[in-house]
Amino acid sequence: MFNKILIANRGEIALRIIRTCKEMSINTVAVYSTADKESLHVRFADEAVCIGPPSSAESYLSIPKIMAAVEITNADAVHPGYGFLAENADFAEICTEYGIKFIGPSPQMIRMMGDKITAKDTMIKAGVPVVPGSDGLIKSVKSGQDIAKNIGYPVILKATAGGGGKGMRIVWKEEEFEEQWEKARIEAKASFANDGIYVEKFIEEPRHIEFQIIGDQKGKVIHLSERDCSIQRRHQKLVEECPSPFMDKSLRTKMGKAAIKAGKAINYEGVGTVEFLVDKYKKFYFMEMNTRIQVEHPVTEEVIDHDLIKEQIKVAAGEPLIGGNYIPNVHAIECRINAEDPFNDFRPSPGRISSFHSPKGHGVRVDTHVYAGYTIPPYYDSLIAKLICRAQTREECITKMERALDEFIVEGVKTTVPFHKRLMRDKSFREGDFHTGFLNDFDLSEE
Ligand code: MV4
Repeated sequence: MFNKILIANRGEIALRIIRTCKEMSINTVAVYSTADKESLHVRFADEAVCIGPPSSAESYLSIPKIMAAVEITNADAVHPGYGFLAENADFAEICTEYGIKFIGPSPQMIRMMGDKITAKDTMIKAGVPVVPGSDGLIKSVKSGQDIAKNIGYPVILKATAGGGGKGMRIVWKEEEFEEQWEKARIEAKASFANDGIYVEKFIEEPRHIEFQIIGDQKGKVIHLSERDCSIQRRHQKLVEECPSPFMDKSLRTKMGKAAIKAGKAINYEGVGTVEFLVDKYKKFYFMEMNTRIQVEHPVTEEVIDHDLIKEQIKVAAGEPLIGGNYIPNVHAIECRINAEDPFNDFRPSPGRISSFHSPKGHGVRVDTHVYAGYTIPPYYDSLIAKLICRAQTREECITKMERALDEFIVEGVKTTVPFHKRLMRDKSFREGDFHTGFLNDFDLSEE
């Protein structure tokens, strides 16, 4: 097992990782920017190293700064959390070259899954269903149009270096193809320095259902069931739950098998997420694979009653997986509490939290790094807490969430709490009747 893990992250996830390390008797090193010197991850880690000014580029995203902190503290492993360097193949490679275990998959795996065409191609070869589309990059307007005509409009253009919704364009008819193609290329070039574009059939009103998988170094891969992440706004997830209200036994068996196939195809090591789009006929398609621990991992933890960070560290240290796949028999929902104003286009609301009280009670979990008197810096993401409720049924879970949201007191900044209260009361949400476009025509003021 590792002696000392450096956590290359901040906020709630840094704290979350430190907690598990303590329980595993592993020493911890926090890194922090000058904006985070009062943070709890700095206080609770065994050691802390300041790695630079507030700007992420000069601190949490700076590989030289992180490697210097690894070197002076003599850490033998790095946990990247999510975001920042978590899916940076170069960083994973440098760690490996220095003899430091990067807690995650190999650089080659990160690279393969980071290139969306390569990922899709790998899945096709493994027999995992994918959305019909171009075989690789589109080489010209004409060939793109031919492919689009063949698969039928509407189609969607995606950047091979993209993911998470960036650089996507929907094309409804052939006349619009060229214009959208040009726009997609310019956007992709500017965002990813790679203008490679591919085309797919546009799946209308899909659900986003992802499977949590975990693989060990001996080639065993299991799944820990799904999370429904369809409630999102501009590709930012707001609510995640398990099981998906859309799931049934037969669909879970099929999707679970596909998720494991996806993991085995690349000899996956560590925790990962296989994202699928599911259409209204319950046909499902591989979309992307995330090679990191995700924000919404507590939903799975609550349902299967296991610490996923602990499992992640254990497989990274070479321990074999025990047990098989999991079928959920309780319900969990996570609401992301962001310092944003839901009545003002979810505009970020950084600043000092003057008063903070988090909900408690049976089946209520709050993962947070904030406290009364804490100042949310404007430089990073706006997540301030994850409120996770667990109950026997979805109905009871929603009721518990409403109770918990009513207990949540955050003063000094605007939060997404009012949004979640309104959503929990929503008839369609309560009936499980939603898809990824649900929030496009959701009116907060409406009852
Ligand atoms: C799609 C799609 C419809 N058809 N692909 C968005 C994020 C990126 N991972 C892929 N995304 C989508 N790909 C096809 N062929 C619709 C989306 C999509 C979406 C997917 C998941 C969650 C929210 C979404 C919001 C808008 C569009």
